[in-house]
Amino acid sequence: MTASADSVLALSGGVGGAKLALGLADELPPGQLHVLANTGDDFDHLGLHISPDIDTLLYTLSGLANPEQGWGLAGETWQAMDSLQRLGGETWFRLGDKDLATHLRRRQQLAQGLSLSEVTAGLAASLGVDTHIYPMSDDPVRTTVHTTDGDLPFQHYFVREQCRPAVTGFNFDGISAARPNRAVLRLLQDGQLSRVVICPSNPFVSVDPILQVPGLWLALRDSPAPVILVSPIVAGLALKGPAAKMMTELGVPVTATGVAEHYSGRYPGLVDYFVIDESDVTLAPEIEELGLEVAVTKTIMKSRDDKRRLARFTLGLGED
Ligand code: FO1
Repeated sequence: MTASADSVLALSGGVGGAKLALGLADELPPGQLHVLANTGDDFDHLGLHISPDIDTLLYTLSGLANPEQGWGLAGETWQAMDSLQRLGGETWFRLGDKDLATHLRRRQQLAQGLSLSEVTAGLAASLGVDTHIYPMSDDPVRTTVHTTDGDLPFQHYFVREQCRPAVTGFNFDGISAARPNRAVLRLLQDGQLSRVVICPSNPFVSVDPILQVPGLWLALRDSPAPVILVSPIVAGLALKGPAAKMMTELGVPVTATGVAEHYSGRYPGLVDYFVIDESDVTLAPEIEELGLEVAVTKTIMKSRDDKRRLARFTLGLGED
């Protein structure tokens, strides 16, 4: 791993976070973006290790992602799933033919004793991705969603149940024994980073698991690099996924202020700049009352230009 003092660390979940990661990768010189990915969504399925947020980052940054879905590969075919269905196998979680190759490679390398970090670095190199992508930990952490229908492993809640059950809380199984990614700790401790960007990912199931790996959020807070967080809630709606539905069910206001309260309450002193969308500008004073510096810009990323523009904005914060 190489890092210069101008390197940037992004924290990301899946589809929403990967959009800003792509903008950052476009704006930074090759090799200067480092992304720490949530692995709480990972699970073992069909004998394979599924790591959705890492794969979404790999596919997005290599230009291979399916642009409509956000996850999986463009031009995918589904022959293996169709055959599996005929054989009576489980097909609720859909792995395309090309995506299966990624999973076979990961399974084999993990079985050979490589860590998830090493396997991910190898996949990135093979796909021509020069962004450094790291799992938050090489130790297993698995998100359980507490719902009014009982406890569900994350992918059962998200994909099989389509986020229908009402959420009452979360548990990140294995988190207290999980060791933070060593390469990222080194980046933070060696003063290699010019800034840390927390992408507009789901606060509860994408960013919280990363920040709750023991030692991680304090290392982020104590590093000299400013921490910039982009709100995933814009005008009362989630940029992507079930964040707004979860906030309603948890009794958290579905606003950028609700997001700010979440972070300032759980991780005091972590966030230096809280980025909100122009449409939420009237919320700036109440967010500032929480002790956060607010920066306002367009945060909705539809086009590649939108992604680059938001990336440039976050990279400009804190410059004298
Ligand atoms: N999401 C779905 O909604 N349905 C699927 O069948 C599905 C399969 C899938 C396979 C591999 C992969 O890496 C991701 C996949 N996802 C699927 C997306 C993924 O589970 C979620 O988007 C994330 O976990 C949330 O960030």
